[in-house]
Amino acid sequence: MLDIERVRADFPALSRTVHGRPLVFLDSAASSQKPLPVLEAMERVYRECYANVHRGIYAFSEEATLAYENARDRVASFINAPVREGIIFTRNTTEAINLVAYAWGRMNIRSGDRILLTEMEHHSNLVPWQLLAQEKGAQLVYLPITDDGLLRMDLLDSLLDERVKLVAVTMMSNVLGTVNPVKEIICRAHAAGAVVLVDAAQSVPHMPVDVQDLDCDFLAFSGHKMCGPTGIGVLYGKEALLEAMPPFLGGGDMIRKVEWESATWNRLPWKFEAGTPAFVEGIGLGAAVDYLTGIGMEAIAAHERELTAYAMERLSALPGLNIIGPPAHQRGGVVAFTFRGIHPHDVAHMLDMEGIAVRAGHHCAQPLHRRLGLTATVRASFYLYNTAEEVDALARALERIGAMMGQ
Ligand code: C6P
Repeated sequence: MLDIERVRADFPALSRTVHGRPLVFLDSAASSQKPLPVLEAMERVYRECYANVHRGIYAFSEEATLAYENARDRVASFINAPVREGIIFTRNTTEAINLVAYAWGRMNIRSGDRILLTEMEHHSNLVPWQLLAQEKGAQLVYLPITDDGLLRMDLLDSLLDERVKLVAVTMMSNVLGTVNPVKEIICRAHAAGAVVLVDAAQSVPHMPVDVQDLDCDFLAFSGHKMCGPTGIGVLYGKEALLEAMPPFLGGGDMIRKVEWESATWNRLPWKFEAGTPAFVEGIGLGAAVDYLTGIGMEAIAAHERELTAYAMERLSALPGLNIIGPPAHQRGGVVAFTFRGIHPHDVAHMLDMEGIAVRAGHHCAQPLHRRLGLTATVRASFYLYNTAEEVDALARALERIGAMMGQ
């Protein structure tokens, strides 16, 4: 069980008021709030040992380098990566997926090959593959979803023919909330000879994720959605795959030796980290990992499951409100819905006037919305610091909005 009051006390932003009301922050799927240990860890670097990493032979630089590389070790153990070399720091999930599309994709995808995605992917796990497919003459294939937002697992094997070289799938949908059976998908994809990338932007922050247990080839996530800062994300990759890949970006730090005409590459993980890295943010992410570990990922997942079930029960009782996606036991802490006759942006705006922050729009998943016959939804998303009272505040506010708009 989470000591929710203690958790909330760690997040200074949560004690704010907005439009004269206490803030009810229900948009953590977009980006989470930050706890004091993360803010303090980053401030400490700026105050006490700020110097560029991997370059200086003086104590300050060595301290910063040690703290940054230490953060990598903590991230590795957070997702149970077998070796630290498999943890590449990127800017975010998007950059991590693009890294694989460019470095692995350009070397391994050929004309006529297929890349298997699903109908519930975020644009970040869609557009990079479109670019690659266009460049290589490859084809994108989509595993369909059911009307209530579950993957059509019954169709998976028939789509996994020998032309499929890569499967890229989200572990949890940022719109439907669906938690996908990625372990099973990975197992079947491997049996068919495909490499698998898991988009873990919405799962690593909210539930225990073990890359060895999943046996995924690549896994991508963002620091800013898991109590860490913006500007830092992670690509986990199996060492052998990363070793065989050419670099993504060229520049300082990623080289071993540079001649006028050519260069050789640094060892992993630095081969993929060109230029001065976001090391203060990396250290912040290390602090976020410690913070989440201290609370316990099982406890966080259980808390979100409970809140989500409660939110679905409260909201589904409102006339004209339609929740999209599967039942509570098949989803994480995301509840997206439409409200008959009221545009999602109007709903979000009216909620904002009551201090309640939700997201409205297509949530960077336009094809998914189109598949559902929608252009936009309102989305409430939960994290470790949200409470049942906040769900009540949301439900009461929606009730008022519905009544006002003649529902
Ligand atoms: N989804 C949301 O409000 P970045 O922006 O690179 O940190 O994460 C991209 C991304 C990739 N996959 C999934 C499943 C995601 O949910 C996201 C980010 C946010 O839903 C911002 S669009």
